[in-house]
Amino acid sequence: MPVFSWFPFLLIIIVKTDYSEPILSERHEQTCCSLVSCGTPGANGAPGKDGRDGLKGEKGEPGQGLRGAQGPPGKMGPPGHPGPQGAPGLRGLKGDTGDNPVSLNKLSTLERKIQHLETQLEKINESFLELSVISKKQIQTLQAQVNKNKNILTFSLVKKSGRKLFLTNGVKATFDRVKVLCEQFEAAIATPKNEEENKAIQDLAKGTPAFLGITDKVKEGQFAYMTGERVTFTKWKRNEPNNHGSGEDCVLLDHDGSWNDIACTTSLLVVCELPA
Ligand code: MFU
Ligand code: CA
Repeated sequence: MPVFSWFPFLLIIIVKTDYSEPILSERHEQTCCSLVSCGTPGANGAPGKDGRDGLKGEKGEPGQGLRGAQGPPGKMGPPGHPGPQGAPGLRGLKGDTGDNPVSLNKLSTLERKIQHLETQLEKINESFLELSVISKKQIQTLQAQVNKNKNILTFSLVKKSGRKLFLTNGVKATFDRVKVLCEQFEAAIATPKNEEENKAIQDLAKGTPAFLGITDKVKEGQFAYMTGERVTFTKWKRNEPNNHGSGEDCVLLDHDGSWNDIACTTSLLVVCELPA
């Protein structure tokens, strides 16, 4: 029998099955249309709940905003591999000789040398001490001699006034000769700068007229000290200085302490002065 001849039967079976289902459930009839009769479609239901998160997306492109400040340096990395071996160093100095009879001999030689040097040093020290004692003694002797000489001079030919010592040898000489005699022992010609000093020279001279260290050789009438400085103290006799005769450029201190200008070629008592 051909398949087509069976078709009416099959159709009946399908239709009967479809009719039987609404009888089983009234609720099913309301929501669903059957193949036979179909109403207008119902409104869409409410949206379902959110689904689960999707897979992580790929890394995005770098942003274009301002770059932040540089962060702190990261932790130190692990140490690197050791480098290749360096070139060999320079040869060291020769070491000490080891313990043997030769070095012991050398040691004893050195010890002997040191002992010899120590002995010599001791002798030098002794000599030095002796020398110090001698020079000290010599200084004391010289000092004693100086003091004695000072006393002798003060007793006879020296007159002390203030800060000055006036000395005479009791000899008469021209002005130039007196200058030389005084300079021989680093002294100057007696130059009174006040009454006290003038009196000291007067006393020392004991009435013998003496030369003073004052002249008007540079400029006539302007009496000055040997240093060139103008006189600050004078004790001229009445009517002096008068530059008498062929000229008088030197100064005489008379027995009474008064001054008179006199020829430098005249011979008068030598009186010198020294700082006391
Ligand atoms: C005075 C003095 C001279 C000189 C003469 C003999 O002159 O001023 O210095 O001593 O006597 C008149
Ligand atoms: Ca005169």
